[in-house]
Amino acid sequence: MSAVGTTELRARFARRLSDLYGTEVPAYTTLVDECHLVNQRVLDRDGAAAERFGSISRVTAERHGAIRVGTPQELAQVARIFGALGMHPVGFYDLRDAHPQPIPVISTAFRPTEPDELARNPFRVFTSMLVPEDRRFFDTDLEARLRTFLAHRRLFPDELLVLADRARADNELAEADAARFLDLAAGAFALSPEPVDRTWYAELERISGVAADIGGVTSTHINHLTPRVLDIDELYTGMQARGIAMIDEIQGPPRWHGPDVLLRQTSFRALAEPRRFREADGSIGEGRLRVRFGEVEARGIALTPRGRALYDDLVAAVDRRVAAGEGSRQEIGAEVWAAGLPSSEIELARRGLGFFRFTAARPGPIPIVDLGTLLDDGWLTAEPIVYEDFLPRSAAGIFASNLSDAGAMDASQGGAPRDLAWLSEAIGRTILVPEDIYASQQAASLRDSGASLG
Ligand code: OOG
Ligand code: NI
Repeated sequence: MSAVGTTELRARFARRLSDLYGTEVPAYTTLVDECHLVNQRVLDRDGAAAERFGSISRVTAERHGAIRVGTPQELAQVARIFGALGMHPVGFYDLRDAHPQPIPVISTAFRPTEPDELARNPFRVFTSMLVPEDRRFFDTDLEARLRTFLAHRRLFPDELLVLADRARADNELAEADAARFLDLAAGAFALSPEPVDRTWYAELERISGVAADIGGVTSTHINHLTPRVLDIDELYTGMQARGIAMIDEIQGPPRWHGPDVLLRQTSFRALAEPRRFREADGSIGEGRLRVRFGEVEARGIALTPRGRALYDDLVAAVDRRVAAGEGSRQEIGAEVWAAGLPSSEIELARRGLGFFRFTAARPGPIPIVDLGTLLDDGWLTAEPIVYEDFLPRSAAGIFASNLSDAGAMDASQGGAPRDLAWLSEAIGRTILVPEDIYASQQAASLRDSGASLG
């Protein structure tokens, strides 16, 4: 019998989750339909330029998911499942001091890291983990009860984890095992019909809706699944025209005439979904929870640390001027960006602000001069490296826009220190730094082109 390799397994899993989420949250299907329409229009309008940040087949299949777990043990199991799909933990995000609203989680993202794997299917999952030890959110008594609750649940069946380990070791699964793996994996992320303990859920919800969504139930589920669109402004208007209420803003860079950088995202409000509850008297009843939503994103060029620092400065400048009442975020954003960021890709490359893949474009030995001259004189061409990661501020905005309640936090208490090294250690896996991945891809392209920079 034939075998299913890692890449195919990942592509099938992304499709399975997409089908599942479409049955659970019908508005997601509307969002995907609208993305396809917009992408086709952009392709007709811009031709080859529309595929500068990935082929249309990549973009059409492209999704990111978001899930939330409670403990390092659970996150380590998630790493085993995604490891079977060729997805590695990349990046560390601390949402606990996020504005406008702190969220008691730290996060990483599982994704492919090799350019050809990303081109085949870039499926990624933003994965958050609760921090019950953080005193700003949870006192010692609640921490202890949370940890006990989490220690007693099992999110992933052993059979799934065993198949995952085998897939990772062999880089493939036999067809029948692959089918079983996909059933179990998709099942683990489906919304559970298990009743929710009303009192326990409500106690956690007073602190944070996200804490309740994670620690108030005995299972996990997809929080959202995000398709990629080539023109997010057009998508936003199109969704509103279909009568779907979108959040107020598109997060990330403003609409402007220069190159697309990093990531722009927007979402529709979480929908009230029927859920079963166990009441204090033991009876089971119906209720509704607003947790899950639809999100959409547009991706641009990965920025170097220097480019990212400039980006952060521009965001701060926009914040200051919006707070001073100088105009709308979109107007001010476009103005600040026009003044602060180069308006062409080649200038981003020349100033070392963005990451690019360089290719030799002329025969003969390349002179040893600076990168700008090599680009100007046509020795090298530069193709943008797509940003494959997330933005903490947008993530915080996406979390916050979908919480109905501000929650409760005592800022005078100490927060448990957490960073990338801590999380790597806790889950026993190396977590990669996004900028290191982009930098090594850029360096490899320069080496392959035979250029040495003067
Ligand atoms: C994750 C929110 C972050 C993104 O795209 O920035 C996120 C969550 O709500 O669990 O998905
Ligand atoms: Ni998201």
